[in-house]
Amino acid sequence: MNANVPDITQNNGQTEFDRFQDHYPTRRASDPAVLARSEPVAYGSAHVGPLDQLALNQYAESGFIHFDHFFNSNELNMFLKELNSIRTNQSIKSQAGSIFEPNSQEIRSIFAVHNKSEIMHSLCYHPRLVLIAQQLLGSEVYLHQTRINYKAGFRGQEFYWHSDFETWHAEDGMPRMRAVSCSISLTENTHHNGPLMLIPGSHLSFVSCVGETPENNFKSSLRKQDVGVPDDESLQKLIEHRGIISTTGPAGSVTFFECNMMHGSNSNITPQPRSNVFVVYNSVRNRLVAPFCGLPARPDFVAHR
Ligand code: 6CS
Ligand code: FE
Repeated sequence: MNANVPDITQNNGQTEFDRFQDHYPTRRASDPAVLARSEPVAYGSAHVGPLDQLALNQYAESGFIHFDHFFNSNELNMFLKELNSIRTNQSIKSQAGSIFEPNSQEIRSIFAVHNKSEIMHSLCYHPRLVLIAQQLLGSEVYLHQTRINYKAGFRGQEFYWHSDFETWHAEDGMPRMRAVSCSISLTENTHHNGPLMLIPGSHLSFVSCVGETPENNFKSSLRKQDVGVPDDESLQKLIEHRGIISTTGPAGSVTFFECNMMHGSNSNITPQPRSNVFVVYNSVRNRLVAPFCGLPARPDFVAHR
């Protein structure tokens, strides 16, 4: 078969051909645009997983689900100890997946954390997390991206507003919105130490961004994102319409949020670090294709293929 002609095999209502089409163009036009989402949000049903219909409906509408006490204190202590030992490990710090703050040598993120230790592997593949992800995505799932987001006390820097899907679509070739991110708080997230902020319902609109992707963009974007950033007017409209919520909660809380959710977080000028593990589950029906920005695929540590 000609390798350039995609296989037209039915795949849950979508053809293989659909997967290669750019349903969410971004970073191409000279003006920003807001496109309506054209696929489901909650793919699974209530009788096939831990979430009831009410929770699924809430997720479909708002784009997130939050649990205050997902892990008990024994699990939590084990994961936090592990996070700190990985974060301070000199050999891990010198690897490509370790990302530093824009203006200092403080760790900002460590990617592919599920490969760094058995304990982190067990966290990312935790059966209760996986069951929820499978139910939300209505299929088997795999790990698209995992990382530690360590927001140091005093000088931990912000993450500006963005949709992860916008980047994963453009730079990794994620065809459709059928992935879910899970933010696991291993320290308390308060209103003060730079918690994850979400615009509920923003997952229903795709903000197409302006600005071409430079080669090897990830080398700078993981420290500070400049491309794939929504324009002020689209953001303002979204926030006026839908508001902002901060996902605060005790250590051990977990927030699942839809891959196209507009989100960000402020810097942390408190003495208390904010240590989160971030796990992205993608549907096996949404496997990556060639990046839609036309550049080579990013390394495996940032987007598992
Ligand atoms: O480029 C990425 O894949 C990462 N960067 C941002 C700003 N958010 C999503 C993702 O973890
Ligand atoms: Fe993000």
